[in-house]
Parts: sequence; C-alpha cells; structure tokens
Amino acid sequence: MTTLFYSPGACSLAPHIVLEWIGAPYEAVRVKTGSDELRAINPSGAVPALREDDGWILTQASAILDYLAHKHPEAGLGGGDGLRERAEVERWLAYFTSDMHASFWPIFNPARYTLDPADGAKEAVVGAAVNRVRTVMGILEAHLAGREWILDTGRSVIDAYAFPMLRWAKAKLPGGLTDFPNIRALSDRLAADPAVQRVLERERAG
Ligand SMILES: N[C@@H](CCC(=O)N[C@@H](CS)C(=O)NCC(=O)O)C(=O)O
Repeated sequence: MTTLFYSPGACSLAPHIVLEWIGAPYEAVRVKTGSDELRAINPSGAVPALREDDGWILTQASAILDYLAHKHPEAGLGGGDGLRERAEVERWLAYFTSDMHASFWPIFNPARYTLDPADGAKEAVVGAAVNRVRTVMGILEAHLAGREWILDTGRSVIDAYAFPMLRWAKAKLPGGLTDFPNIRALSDRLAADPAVQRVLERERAG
C-alpha cells in the first residue's frame, strides 16, 4: 500500500489531502521531523515522504503531488494535459515550494537564519519573514479574484498544496487572513471539504 509519512499540520498535509481525495487505499504514518526514523526514509529529516509497496521512496512535496496526480488520472487533480495546462501546474508548484513555503521557514525556525546572538535578532528574522509572507500572498490574492480554485481547470493538487500554508498564514500573520479575502474564501472552501476534515481529524488524533 502507498504510505505517506507526515507530521501534523506540516506541508505533508497537502499530499495527505490528495490521497484522501483520490480515495484509493493508503496508509498515513505520523513521524517526528528530524527523527532517526524519518532520516532513514528521507535523509533530510523532513516530511512529506511517500513510500510505494516495492520500497521506492519519493520526497519533496511538489514531486509527490505531481506523482499522485499522474498515478491517479481518474481523480482529475492534475490540472490537465495541455502544454499550457502543464505549465500552469509547474508554475504554481514552484510558487508554493520556492516562494510561499520558503517564506515561512524563518518564522518556524529563525535560528537557522541568523548567527547573531543579540536579544531581538530572531524576532527581527521573524518580522522580516512575516513581511515576505504577506508579499508572496499578495500574488495569490490577486490571482484568485473571480476564481474558485487556483487552476482554471478546477480543483487540483495545487489547492491542496495551498491549504497547509494558508493555515500557517492564518496562525502566524498579525490579523490572519483578514487582508486577503480571496485567499480566505479558498481556505474556507477547503476547510469545509469533508475529506479535508477527515484528514485534519486523523492528524489531530495521531
Ligand atoms: N523541500 C521540501 C521541504 C520540506 C519541509 O521543509 N518540510 C518541513 C515541514 S513543512 C519539515 O519537515 N521540516 C523539518 C526540518 O526542516 O527539519 C519539500 O518541499 O518537501
């Protein structure tokens, strides 16, 4: 059976939601980031990681999402096969990996981003990162005007990828999603999805 290694509320929530949307049997295994158990699966100690029956392991959220979409074309989560449709998927995978996700790292782990031992150095890192998250979110906010889902082809793995990051933004930005009504609408739409609720409940329960 396909096995997803996840940590509650982390970016692994995205492939967890996608597996639930697909509806084929899978196992979700909770792991601690940085643990020896996880490093044996993914040397970077990060989630998500996906393991197939034959022992093949895939890491990197964007690769896992794209793989699942193509493994299960019947689920219709891959954004279409046309040249430009594929390009849009790549565009948004890159946006969430390199722009959005990366902008949160200093918020969650400021010590990785400064060698300055002075009081307030880490707070300054977090403050700068919060500004960066807001800037990056502005791109998505504008894109979502008049759209229900991120891709024009309909609900896709890209919306699932957005979801954990929108939850982080809600929790970490002063004012949460108040200044981002289109993003809030997407976040609410996803949060109301029964499959998403099942996954959140499973991750909460561990
Ligand atoms: N480039 C990786 C990054 C994965 C990542 O940073 N995962 C976080 C959780 S959202 C993590 O496990 N962090 C633990 C660590 O960096 O030590 C991906 O996109 O899958």
